[in-house]
Amino acid sequence: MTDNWASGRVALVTGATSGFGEAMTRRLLTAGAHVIATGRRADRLDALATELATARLLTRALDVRDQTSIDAMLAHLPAPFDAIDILFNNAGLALGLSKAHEADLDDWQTMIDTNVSGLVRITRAVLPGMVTRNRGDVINMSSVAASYPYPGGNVYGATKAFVRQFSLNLRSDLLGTKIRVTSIEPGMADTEFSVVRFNGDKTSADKVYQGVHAMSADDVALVCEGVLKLPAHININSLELMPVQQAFGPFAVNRD
Ligand code: NDP
Ligand code: 8X3
Repeated sequence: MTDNWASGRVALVTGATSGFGEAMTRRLLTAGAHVIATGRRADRLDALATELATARLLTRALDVRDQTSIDAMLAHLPAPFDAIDILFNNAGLALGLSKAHEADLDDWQTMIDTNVSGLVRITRAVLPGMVTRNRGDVINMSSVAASYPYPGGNVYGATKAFVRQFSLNLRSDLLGTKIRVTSIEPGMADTEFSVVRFNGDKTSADKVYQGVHAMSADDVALVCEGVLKLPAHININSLELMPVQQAFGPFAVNRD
């Protein structure tokens, strides 16, 4: 039997062309939601629309770094897509693993513009409607990198720490409304994440997941769906998840 828990709900998914966003789009549609699936790659969105062939899916090419495009997209949504009540704030990326003194400043700026500014822009644009309707769920995609530093994680981890703290602060501002906010903090998940991080080098990306039963995009979407399906009076503030084959190391010590 299909669990139609999201029937009558409208979701905006950023980064729906791949990984978690695409998996979440599929889960939301299966659960009966209307979904606005966004991302920069219009060909991927077209392929998704053709494959899923449902009037409950609307696709829009969108770069979350572009405020004008965000405003234009939101201003021209047809009903019922214009009453967004699930925001899956997921678009993001890591670029490189260089040490801070060797990293590419443009890569740093792109991560900040996407993971921080993009997420903030979308949130600021969508929240007023949620507050007016006194209804909504915001799922912000953070990372274990928000809490655990690692070599080369420098700006990427810092952007995800921002996402986590921003999420918790949203909870403070939204107290008194029925809007829920969750920071999702996954570890290793086998998506296009590492291909992007290594600038298209699939061999290096594959090595990250070699010999590890990493999480899949759908594993993470399953957890996010579980958060959304909880009774309306429960808010998961932050949720960290990892594959069983990933854990923590000791502090690094540089000995003389
Ligand atoms: P993918 O690379 O598979 O997906 C990333 C998505 O983000 C793509 O759909 C991409 O779409 C979109 N995106 C990137 N830049 C922009 C932009 N400027 N505007 C709009 N969309 C953009 O990776 P994941 O699914 O793994 O990553 C999703 C999120 O999860 C990211 O925020 C990532 O940091 C985070 N995360 C990933 C983990 C992992 O191990 N995989 C673990 C923890 C967190 P397009 O290129 O078409 O624009
Ligand atoms: C992605 C997980 O550990 O590569 O956010 O930073 S990690």
